[in-house]
Amino acid sequence: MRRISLSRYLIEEQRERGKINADLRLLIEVVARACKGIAIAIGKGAIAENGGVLGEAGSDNVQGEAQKKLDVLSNEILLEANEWGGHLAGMASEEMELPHAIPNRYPQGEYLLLFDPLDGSSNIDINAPVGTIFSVLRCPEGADPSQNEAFMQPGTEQVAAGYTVYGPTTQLILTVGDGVASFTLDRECGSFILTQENLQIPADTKEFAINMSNMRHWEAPIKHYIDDLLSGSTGPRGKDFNMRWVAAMVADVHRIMTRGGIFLYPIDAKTQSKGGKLRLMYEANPMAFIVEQAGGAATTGTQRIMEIQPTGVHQRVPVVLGSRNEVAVVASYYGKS
Ligand code: AFP
Repeated sequence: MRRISLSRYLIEEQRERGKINADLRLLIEVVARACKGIAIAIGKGAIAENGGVLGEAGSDNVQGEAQKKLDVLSNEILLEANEWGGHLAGMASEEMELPHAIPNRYPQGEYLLLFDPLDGSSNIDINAPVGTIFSVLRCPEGADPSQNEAFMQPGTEQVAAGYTVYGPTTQLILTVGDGVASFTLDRECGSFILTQENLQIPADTKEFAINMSNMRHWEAPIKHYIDDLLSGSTGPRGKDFNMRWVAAMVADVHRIMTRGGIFLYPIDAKTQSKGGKLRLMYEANPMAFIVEQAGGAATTGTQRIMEIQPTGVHQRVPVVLGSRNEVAVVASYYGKS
């Protein structure tokens, strides 16, 4: 079997398909290298130096959530790896209140990198899947990358997006706007190897993912939709649905990328004042880009996620994404098809 490494795939995207330039290629390679570092740190768990990487960091992030040691470490790994290559103007992360402009001692590049360094951190201590999500934008001409304004671009402006899922294998899923490719980390040679190209999400599904414990807080359209799914083959949908919830968006989306499904984190009475639970810029937008590139759809229920004009780097949004016909069904419960 011909083994195509991530580096070779990216060179071909640059040379043969003209989809990326050398700087974007370097950026993606550096992010992938950082993800390898994160995978190694996760793999060490309680036997890592200095007391292990499990447990609380003893600090809160900008959203007031307790940070795990691995949240902080993964953030540092991504920052350090991407600072000096000359491909970036700035970075924004779930774990940092303000954007991080590339220090003056390094060359400035044309791109902005946004990331959730460790998604699903409540899974760390139970040895369940976690992930890294990233999104790449261009830094607008003359914009100051230390300020939020430089990052305030809708998801349609993304030039690349991806996630790494740290599960039984470590997989990197990537789009540069030319379909979606999947790479598996070969732990022996330390390279990401292309294992699937042109991923496609089946248009229909019988599987949904939602945190059912929030049911009493949901808005009416979501409550009606889930009620109809639960009534199974004798209900209005005329089929039985299965449910899965990993509590790490990366893992739930990865299942959908693999066999279809629908993922919902709707706005509810608990998250109303914040605008939802999931973050637009480094969770919803990159996942929406990947899902759309695989033939799926992503909406808030009433608006295509990638068309939202952001107002803040840490802005939250309701998220409904996955198999496109099922996403359309949810939208119809909101009165929009
Ligand atoms: P973190 O990014 O703080 O680890 O949160 C994970 C997450 O935002 C997303 O990955 C999950 O889908 C969701 O939270 C799980 O939320 P519940 O706590 O409602 O299960």
